[in-house]
Amino acid sequence: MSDKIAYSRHGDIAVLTVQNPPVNALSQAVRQGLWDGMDRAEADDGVKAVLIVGEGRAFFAGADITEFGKPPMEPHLPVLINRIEASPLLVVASMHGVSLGGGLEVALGCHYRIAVPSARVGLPEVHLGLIPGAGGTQRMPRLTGVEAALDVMTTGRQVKADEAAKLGLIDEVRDGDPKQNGIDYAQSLLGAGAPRRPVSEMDPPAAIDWDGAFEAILARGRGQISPAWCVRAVQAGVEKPFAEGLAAERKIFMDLMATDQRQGMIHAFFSERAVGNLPELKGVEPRSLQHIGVIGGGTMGAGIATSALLSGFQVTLLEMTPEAGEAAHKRIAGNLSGALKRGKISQDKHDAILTSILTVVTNYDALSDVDLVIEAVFEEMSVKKKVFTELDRVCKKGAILASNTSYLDVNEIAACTKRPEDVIGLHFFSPAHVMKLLEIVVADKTAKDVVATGFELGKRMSKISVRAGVCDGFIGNRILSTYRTAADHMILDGASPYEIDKALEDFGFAMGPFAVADLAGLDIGWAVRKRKRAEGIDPRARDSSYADKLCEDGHFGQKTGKGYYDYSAGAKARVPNPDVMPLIEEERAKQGITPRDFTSEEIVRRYMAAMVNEAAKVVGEGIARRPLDVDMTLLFGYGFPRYRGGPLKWADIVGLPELLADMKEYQKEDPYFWQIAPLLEKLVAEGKTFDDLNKAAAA
Ligand code: T1G
Repeated sequence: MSDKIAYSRHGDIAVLTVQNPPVNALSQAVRQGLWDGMDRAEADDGVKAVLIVGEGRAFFAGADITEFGKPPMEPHLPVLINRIEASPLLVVASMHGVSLGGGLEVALGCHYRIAVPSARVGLPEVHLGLIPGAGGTQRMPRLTGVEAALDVMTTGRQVKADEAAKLGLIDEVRDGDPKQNGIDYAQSLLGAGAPRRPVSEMDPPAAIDWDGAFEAILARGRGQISPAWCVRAVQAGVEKPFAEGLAAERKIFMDLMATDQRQGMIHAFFSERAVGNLPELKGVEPRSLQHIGVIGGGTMGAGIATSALLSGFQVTLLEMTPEAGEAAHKRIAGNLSGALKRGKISQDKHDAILTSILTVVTNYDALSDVDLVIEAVFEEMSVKKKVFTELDRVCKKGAILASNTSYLDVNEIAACTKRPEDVIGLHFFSPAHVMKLLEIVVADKTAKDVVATGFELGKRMSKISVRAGVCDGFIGNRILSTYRTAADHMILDGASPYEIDKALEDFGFAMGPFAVADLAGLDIGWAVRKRKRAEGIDPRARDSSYADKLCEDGHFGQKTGKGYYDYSAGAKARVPNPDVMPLIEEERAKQGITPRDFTSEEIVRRYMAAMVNEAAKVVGEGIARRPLDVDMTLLFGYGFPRYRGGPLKWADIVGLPELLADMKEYQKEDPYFWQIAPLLEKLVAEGKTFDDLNKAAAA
C-alpha cells in the first residue's frame, strides 16, 4: 500500500488515514493508496465499516493541481469515488480543516459525513477554470437541491460546517479529534444498523430554468466560462441516469482542462503563492513588527492605517494639525464601520481600535518607538525629504522608514537620511484596506532584513506582495503609463474612448482605461503630464492636449460628476460626456490626422502589445524579478482578468513570435513608441517563453 495512506483497525472499523502534507492533495499515490485501502478493508475479516480521515491541517484540498496538464494517471478520481461508494461496507468520512474539490467529492462518495465545527467544504474548481470533475456536480445537487449546489459551485466559496450541515452535505458536526469522532460515529451507525446510503442512488432534484441560469452566470463571469458550465453538468445529472450524468460532467471537465482559461487560472493560483517567495530572502529573519506609524491621514494614509489595524497592529498616525488629525480619525472610523458591517471585526474589536489601539498625534516625537513608519503625504519630492529628515531624527535605531510613493525615486528619499539601509518603498493601492496588491520597492541600499520585514508586513495584512526595483512608476504604474499611452495614440488615430473601454471590458477588464481614469481622477494624469512636460518630453513622442482641456474645464471624472463620461445619472448609469469627442476631433485636426476605424480586436492587440512590451522591459531590467511578478501586479492592482493569468501568461498563450510580429508592424508607424524589449527579441530568437523564465527562477 502507498505510504500516503495508513491502514489501522479499531474494532470492526478499518481506518484509512491520509498523510500527504501540506494539504493532503489527491495525488496519484494517494488515490492508489485509497483504492488499496478499500480492497484491504473489504478483505479484512470482521471489518464492517471504513473511516476515511485526513492527518495534518486538512481532510483533502482536492485533486493535485501539479498533475494538471500532464497525462492523467489511474486510478482516476471519479472511478475511485464510485468504487468507494459501491463498497459493501459502510463508509464514513470525518472532515476537518478544508475539504475542497475532489476532497469534498470523496466525502460525497462516502455514505455518511461527520465534521468538526471549524471545518470548511467547497467545490472551488471554477477558480482554476474548471468544474468539479469527480461527481460533485452529480452528487451535491442530490443532497442540497440545484440552487444551493450551483451557488456553491459557481462562486467556489468555502462553506462553514454548520451551514454545510443545514444544506445536507454533513450529517453530524462534533467537536474533538477527527479520527476519534469518526470512529465513534461509525460505531454508532453500525450500532443503529444504519444502511449504506450511496448518494448516486438518491433521486435527482427538481429542475430549474437551465438556459436562464446558464446565461445569467455566463454574464456574471465577464468572459470567464467555467462557472456557467457547472449548470450544464448539473442539468445532465437531473435529466440523465447517474452514470450518463457523470460522463457528461467528465466531458465538460476535460474540455475545460484544454482551455487557455484553465492555463491562466492555474498560473494565477501558483504565482499568487510563489510571488512572496524570493530565493534571496531564504533564511533572512524579518525585524519585529508590532507598532506601526503612519504619516498623513488622507485617503491613502487612512487606508493604510485601517489595513494595519485590521491586521492586529498598534497604529500611531501623525497629522499636521488637530483638525486634520480628527478628519483622519473619522476616515478610519468610516473604513472600520464598513469592516464591522461585513463581519470582518467584532463590535468589541471595533471599539477597542478606535479608543486605544489607534493613536492620532501631531508631534513627530510620538513616533520614537514605532517598529516601522509608512509615509503617505503629498507626492512631492521636497515634501517627502522633509518628512524623512524628521523620521531620521526621531525614530529608534532599527526602525524601518517606508514611503508609499507611487512614482518618486526611493533612492533619493533614502539619501536624505543617515540610515538608507532602513529605507524601503511600500506602495499600497487605493483603497489600501481593500486592494490586495503591495509593491515592495527595494532601493539600492535597502538591507535584506528590511525587505524581509516588508514581505512579513504584507503577509500579515493578507496582501499579495511583489518585489519591485526603483524606476519611474516601479512595476505597475510604469506599465500602466505605457498601455495608457497606446490607448491615447489610438484616440488620436481614430478610435473613441468608448470603443476602447468596450473592447477592453469585453476582453475581461472590470473597467476600460478611460473609465478607470475617471474613477482615479483625471487630475492625477494631468499632474503627471505637467511634470513630464516640465522635465522635457522627447520630441519624437506623440503628445496631445485634449485631456488637459477637459481638466482645465474642471472635469476630473467621477469626483466632479464629469470626465470622459457623464455620471449625473450615477456611476453605474454612466454615459459618454458629449464634450469629449469634439475636443478629440479638434486635436486631430490640429495635428493633421485623418481618423480611421479600429476593430475591437485591433484595439486589444495594440493595447496588450504595449503592455507586454513594457512588461518585458521591466523584467529584462530586473525591476521585476520574474514574469509572474508582473502578472500578479496587474491581476491584483490593475484589474487584469484573472482567467487570462496576467499579461505575460497571456503573451505566452497567444505566442511571442506573433506578438513580436505585430510590434514590428506598429514600429513602422511609430519607431519611438514601439522600441521593442530586448528580452522579447531574445526569447523569440531562442524559442522560449516567459514561463521558462519563471521555471528557471524557481529551480
Ligand atoms: N494541489 C497541489 N498543491 C496544493 C493544492 C492542491 N490542490 N492546494 C494547495 N497546494 C499547495 C500550495 O501550492 C502550497 O504549496 C501549499 O499547498 C500550501 O497551500 C476533480 C479537479 C487548501 C485552502 O482548488 O485553496 O479537485 O507554495 O499556501 O493559504 O473536481 O491552498 O507551499 O509550495 O495555499 O493555508 C480543487 C486549492 C482542486 C484548493 C490552503 N482544490 N488550494 O491554503 O496554504 S481541483 C482547490 C487552496 C479538483 C476535482 C478537481 C489552498 C488551501 P507551496 P497555501 P493556505
